[in-house]
Amino acid sequence: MTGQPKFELFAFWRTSATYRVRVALNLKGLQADERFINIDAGDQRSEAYLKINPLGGIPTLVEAGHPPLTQSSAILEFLDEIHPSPPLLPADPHGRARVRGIAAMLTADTHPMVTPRIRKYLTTTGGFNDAAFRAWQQHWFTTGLAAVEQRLASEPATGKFCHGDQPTIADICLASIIAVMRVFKMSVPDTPTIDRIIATCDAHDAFAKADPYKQAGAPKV
Ligand SMILES: N[C@@H](CCC(=O)N[C@@H](CS)C(=O)NCC(=O)O)C(=O)O
Repeated sequence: MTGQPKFELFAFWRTSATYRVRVALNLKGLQADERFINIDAGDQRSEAYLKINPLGGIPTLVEAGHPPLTQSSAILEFLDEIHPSPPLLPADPHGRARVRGIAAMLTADTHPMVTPRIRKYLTTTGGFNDAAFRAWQQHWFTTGLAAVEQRLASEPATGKFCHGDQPTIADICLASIIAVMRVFKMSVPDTPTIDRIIATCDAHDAFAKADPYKQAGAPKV
């Protein structure tokens, strides 16, 4: 594609936050060369990676000639600003706040509880065994998704997607949580609105192409 910025995406096959950026790139028709950071091997804590992402989180998006961009939510909004079509946020302020609010319920209040660094701390310092950590994950996934379900099921702005009939940042963030739960073979019951929206996302190419098991480095299933 001519005129497209040259992006590198520091990524790992199964990470929820990387999934978000992959979906946004797909929706926008943008490409990025992926650089594999193996979380299972601890590559995110390497000196070289910490120089571009001091918290050791995946992903990082690097555009040639610019400083690295971290935090998937900031990257989604950046991509939306440099490439506004199709929009990832509604046009009206109330709609934008709703979409950002639903997204933050997942990315700010749910996902951070279950990241590998939390697992490492709880299982090495916090006295958790694997079963206790799995119960912890289930608890936080359930807390987050039950609250999102309550909003989606009750608010009139919900459509085929979380907000109306086009995918927004809220859908990207919702699908990113479900994608990682699928990897860990976990589910949350009694979320019919989320299940319906995820079925719509699954049928959308931009989401389907971002499936963790379709990424470089993923195990064969
Ligand atoms: N808030 C960050 C989260 C980044 C993050 O924690 N990513 C996870 C994978 S989904 C990670 O790299 N974890 C490494 C670790 O916890 O050590 C974002 O949205 O980009």
